[in-house]
Amino acid sequence: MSKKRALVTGITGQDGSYLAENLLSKGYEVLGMVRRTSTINFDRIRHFQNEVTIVQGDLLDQMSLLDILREYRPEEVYNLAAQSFVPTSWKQPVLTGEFTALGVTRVLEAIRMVDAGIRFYQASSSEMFGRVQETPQKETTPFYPRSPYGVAKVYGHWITVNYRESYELYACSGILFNHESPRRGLEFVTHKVTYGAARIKLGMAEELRLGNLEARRDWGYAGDYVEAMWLMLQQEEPDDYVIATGETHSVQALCEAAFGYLGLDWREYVECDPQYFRPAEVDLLVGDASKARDRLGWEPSVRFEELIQLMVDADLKALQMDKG
Ligand code: NAP
Ligand code: G4F
Repeated sequence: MSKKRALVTGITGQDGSYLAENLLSKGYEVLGMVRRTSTINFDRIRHFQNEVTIVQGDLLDQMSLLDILREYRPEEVYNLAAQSFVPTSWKQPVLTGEFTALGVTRVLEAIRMVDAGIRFYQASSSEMFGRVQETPQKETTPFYPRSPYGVAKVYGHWITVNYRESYELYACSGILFNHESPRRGLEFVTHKVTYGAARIKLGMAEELRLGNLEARRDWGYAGDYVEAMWLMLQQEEPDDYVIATGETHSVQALCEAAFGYLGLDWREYVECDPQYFRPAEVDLLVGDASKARDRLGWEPSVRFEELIQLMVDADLKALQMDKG
């Protein structure tokens, strides 16, 4: 039997790298879409780069998406590419809209034109809940986005639903709460804290400057969350699912966990810096993933403390290797 073929946009990102590994382990042929950059940024995929087919394309370029689908004919498309950093979305709101909102329509249009039988996954976000209208948040909770990024993701979510209803595409929107790993970008708060604490422990830094310590998030492990993406595309009917741990912790609790694991008192090192506060904040996120548990059989395997510890351990190891 021939292998199933999947296209992953955003393969060079955190989730793209875990999803590609996951699909390879299931016997898929994986196509990874990358955009042209002057320096190759394959750090997260180097260890399996030879097992995937790299294809050039950009969410800004409709023809490139059409060409990829026409040439490779994947059965599944996972659209993970986006401008994904919330603060940047205030600095570059139009570009964020182009990538994160309209980019979704471009992928859907390419699917509709080349092969309406392709199954589609859209990387939607708990940022869409923003100023939350109920707690915990689930699939039916109304959206109230609080950043240009959140607004763009609401568009991506509804255009996915709309193409499902208009053209009967098998299109799913995964509403994923924050998920982290040692491959998380260093600008996101979990990795900023674990890396910063590890540097302080090794005598490479003296302080860590952060923004709002009171914000609360539902943080899970990226490796668990990519399995949920795949499960969504294996059902009889397409649908939308919240993916979350159901636990919420503050940024301060994150500091306590990371510094505490290293035997340090976070209060001696963390400084609040106004530059990291946002024009509008999402104060509290906590998800109810019971639909995913009941219909997909999905459950998170890594909890908050363990997640932070595995990130601290990975940072310590990498920094010690750099030191030589
Ligand atoms: P990430 O690490 O920032 O990766 C984003 C990926 O998108 C990178 O591979 C990037 O390529 C690519 N990309 C950006 N603009 C592109 C364009 N115009 N054309 C083609 N590729 C482009 O993000 P992530 O954490 O893996 O998240 C994956 C997806 O899930 C994103 O859509 C994000 O918004 C969404 N999401 C993430 C979370 C989370 O907690 N991680 C939660 C909910 C939803 P380069 O390497 O070239 O920059
Ligand atoms: O780690 P963050 O930057 O993640 P945020 O904004 O929640 O967005 C992430 O999760 C979304 C899912 O809900 C994704 F859709 C999105 O793509 C991204 O992956 O910030 C988390 C919280 C915020 O409340 C922020 O104000 O941490 C607070 N924070 C406090 N100090 C900080 C800092 N965030 C960052 N990045 N840097 C700080 O120094």
